[in-house]
Amino acid sequence: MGKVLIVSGANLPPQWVDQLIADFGSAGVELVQEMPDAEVQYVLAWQPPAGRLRQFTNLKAVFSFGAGVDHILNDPHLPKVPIIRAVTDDLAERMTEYVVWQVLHHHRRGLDYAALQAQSKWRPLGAPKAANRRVGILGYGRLGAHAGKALQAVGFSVAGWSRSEKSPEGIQHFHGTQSLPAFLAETEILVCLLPLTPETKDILAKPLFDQLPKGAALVHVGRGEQLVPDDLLDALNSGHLSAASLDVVPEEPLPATSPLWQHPRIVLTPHIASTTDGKALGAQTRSALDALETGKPPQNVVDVAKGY
Ligand code: NDP
Ligand code: OXD
Repeated sequence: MGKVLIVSGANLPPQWVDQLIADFGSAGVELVQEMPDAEVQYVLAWQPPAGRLRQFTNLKAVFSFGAGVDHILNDPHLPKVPIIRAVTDDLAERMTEYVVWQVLHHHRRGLDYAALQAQSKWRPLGAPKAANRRVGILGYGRLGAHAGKALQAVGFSVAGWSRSEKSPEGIQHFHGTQSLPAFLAETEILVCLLPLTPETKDILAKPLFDQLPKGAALVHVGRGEQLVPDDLLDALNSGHLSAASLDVVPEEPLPATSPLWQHPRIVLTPHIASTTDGKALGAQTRSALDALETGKPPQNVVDVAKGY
């Protein structure tokens, strides 16, 4: 079984890397931090520096450390080898926890009660029950569908939006740009779980916000570059949107000077909605390596033309 070289443009904490190497090892995958370029056949990539991957002349496949692959596809010199993204139950379960947490927070007016508590005010506020609240998921893929089913189980009325047609049970599904207005018109809590592509960049902006009903809330867990922060601030300040949870923002870490930090209607988390578990990714990588080394097609190969 070939070794897998870690290639990252970000500074990874040494203890964290040691744990990842141990987790991959327990799945039967030898993960290494150094080896001669000419011997590299497999890479585990996280924000690889542009041009670095093409230096591996014997490369057979690239494994993405994340579910999103924008951090790899933005390399203009990308070698033509399969790119395999992270797709594990663990990643979906963690994402679902986050989405359900934030959707319930806005559904049950968590920010309003926090403000009342800060003023020592005992004031019951109304809220519809979940069945009468529509949650719309932009990007009804692996993670979106997992979160959608959990929200449905809580009792919410759930809708999804994708590129292609789908018929999830008990969930209204929309597809394509022509159906976006109808999807948005009914959505009271919007969850963004889209991959970052040229089509989805800046999608969370005024034209989209304007199509949501007044008082709608946003839970953004896709990619930061899908959001136009000034348009969000305008929509919150005008009262058109009631609240937003942002796990991802265009510049990460978010600069201390950003007005997003102090906004009373924003919940901020530092890109932790779901984090890749070393053991789960190790097991997925092992299956993919088994397939690659026996000439079978690996699963979860990215469609580079579509961009995700
Ligand atoms: P998938 O590829 O399984 O799902 C993507 C979904 O988006 C699909 O339903 C796809 O449609 C839809 N989509 C893509 N482009 C468009 C478009 N132009 N118009 C309409 N629908 C579109 O990805 P995952 O669910 O695994 O992951 C989604 C994203 O979540 C990742 O790319 C990443 O950016 C983000 N993420 C964030 C994390 C965090 O901690 N904040 C953690 C993990 C992931 P179709 O099904 O028709 O192809
Ligand atoms: C991912 C992420 O794409 O953590 O997996 O953002």
